[in-house]
Amino acid sequence: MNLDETAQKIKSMEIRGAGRIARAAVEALKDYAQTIKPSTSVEFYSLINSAAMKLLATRPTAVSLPNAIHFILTHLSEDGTIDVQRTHLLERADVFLYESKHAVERIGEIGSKNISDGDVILTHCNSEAALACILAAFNDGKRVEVFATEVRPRNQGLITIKTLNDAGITTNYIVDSAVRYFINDVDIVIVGADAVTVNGAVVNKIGTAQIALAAHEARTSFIVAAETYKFAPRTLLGEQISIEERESWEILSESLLRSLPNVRVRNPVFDVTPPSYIDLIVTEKGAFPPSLAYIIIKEYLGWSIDEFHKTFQIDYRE
Ligand code: RI2
Repeated sequence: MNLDETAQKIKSMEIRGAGRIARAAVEALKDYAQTIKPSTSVEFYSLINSAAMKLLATRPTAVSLPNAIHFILTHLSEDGTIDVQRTHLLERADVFLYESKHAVERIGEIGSKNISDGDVILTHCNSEAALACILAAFNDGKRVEVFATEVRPRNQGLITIKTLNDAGITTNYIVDSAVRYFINDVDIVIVGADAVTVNGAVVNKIGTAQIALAAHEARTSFIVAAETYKFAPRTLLGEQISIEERESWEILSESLLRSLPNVRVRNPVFDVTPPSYIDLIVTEKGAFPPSLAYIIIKEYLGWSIDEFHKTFQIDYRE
């Protein structure tokens, strides 16, 4: 798949899920770097930079995308031959792809330890990382039952219930608004993340924050499963995570909307769950309380404030 196709598929959500988006972008940059035939290293650098911008412009919220691009392009410079630059990029891309897949497995191993035999688990949307925890617990022989939400308007819950069904896990499929009705039947909520800010707040699929509120009121554990590259270094500088708002047709048909001239549709795709509602964030480096988000950004992503001035310059807001 070429760069434009990948960008289009991420935009249209044919490729979706924060981890998958990051890996698809890295694969696309890797292929692109092998396809282009620049005549100078300055041209190589500039073409790669533009390609990175194109990928970054697809979806604004999942921080895994800029973090992955930063990871493979960091230390790339206009100095050095084209071959040196290309080799550097390809090596970094392979490291990211390898580590990303292993991170999800490791999260499954660590997260499953928080699940007990007989637990009823609620999950929202379709998160590879959250599902890894549930599947690992089940494969360890724990009897678990899941409540999976529908996830209006794009119905990612259908992907989740297919995975759970295929694994042989008893699953209850519910509409998003039924969460509070069932929350007292649930032992533990496990969701993924599109971004984690420096104060430990979690940006995830719309509806996550109200599930966290219901869990908090019911004293139900609320766990987030997120690779370290979902943590957002730029929040250290006070940058906000921008919340994607998608088109109205995802919720209401264009003809119906046209017949309702006083109605407008709002379609934010993500919301922010405050750290006070989160018990644990399970990463591939271990399980942390949200208050340790800064440590993860600094120790594991290797970013400190000085870092922003040294690294490859990408305007993540484009
Ligand atoms: P993994 C998804 O976003 C969901 O919000 C999900 O919780 C999150 O990415 C993380 O998914 P979308 O692309 O990386 O469906 O854990 O909007 O798979």
